[in-house]
Amino acid sequence: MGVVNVTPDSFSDGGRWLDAATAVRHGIELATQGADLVDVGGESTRPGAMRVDGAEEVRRVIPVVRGLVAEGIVVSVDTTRAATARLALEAGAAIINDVSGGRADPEMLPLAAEVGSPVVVMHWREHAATMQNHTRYDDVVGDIRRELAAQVDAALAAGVDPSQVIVDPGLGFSKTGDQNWTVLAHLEAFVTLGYPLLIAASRKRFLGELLATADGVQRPALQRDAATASISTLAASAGAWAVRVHEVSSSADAVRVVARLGNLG
Ligand code: PMM
Repeated sequence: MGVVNVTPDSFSDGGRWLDAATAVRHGIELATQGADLVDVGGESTRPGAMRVDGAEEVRRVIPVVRGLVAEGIVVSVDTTRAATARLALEAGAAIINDVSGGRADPEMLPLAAEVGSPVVVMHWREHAATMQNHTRYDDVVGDIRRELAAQVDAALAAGVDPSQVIVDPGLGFSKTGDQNWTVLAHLEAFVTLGYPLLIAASRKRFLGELLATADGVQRPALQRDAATASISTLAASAGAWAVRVHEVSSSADAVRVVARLGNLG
């Protein structure tokens, strides 16, 4: 899954694809590099980010969805708003990627049930502005797994067909760097939920921290792609369904390496 963030402030590629035509060209490039799916979002979820208003989100996202769909590209819409998701689906998007897993907008899960589209249910506690105040876990993996399972149960209760659920532990969302690593060390706990697993580590801050200089200067976001591809290898090996990345070629190669090894058995 390649990512097109139509936002001025996403930490990883914000501001680069704000104009719709540029964003569409970038999405086509990601598909050419091997993305099976292109994720289009108009609201940054960077820690501390303020919310974008719904009309502005629609203005950013819908022309890009339409442009990519016209090119035959499978599009997911990255939004926590049901109204935006509905318009994106009408414009041809195939998948709802809701980082709140239905918790931010009570209309989202009923919409997913109504249209029958796949929906990414991500582990989520709070909006970006305050999410890093909510990183307390008694047992990181167990608590996230349980809370995510409860979000899936809510989706099923709203009428979403189990075959349409994709789960995501939400790296960086109400999680510290160490907690992200703990999640990555235990991906089997999320695979065994029994739904396709999406992992989105790409260019996130915990990689910048890992790769920091000796005096503590974080590696810039655009120089975190080799580490991202390493995580794509780990995720694919653990049985993940997809990885959400900003630089597609290296992760597409990583996935092919794992698939080739998987064919030996
Ligand atoms: N992370 C971001 C945005 N959307 N969607 C899913 N399903 N999972 C994630 O972890 C996720 C997401 C934030 O990253 P970005 O601003 O660098 O794209």
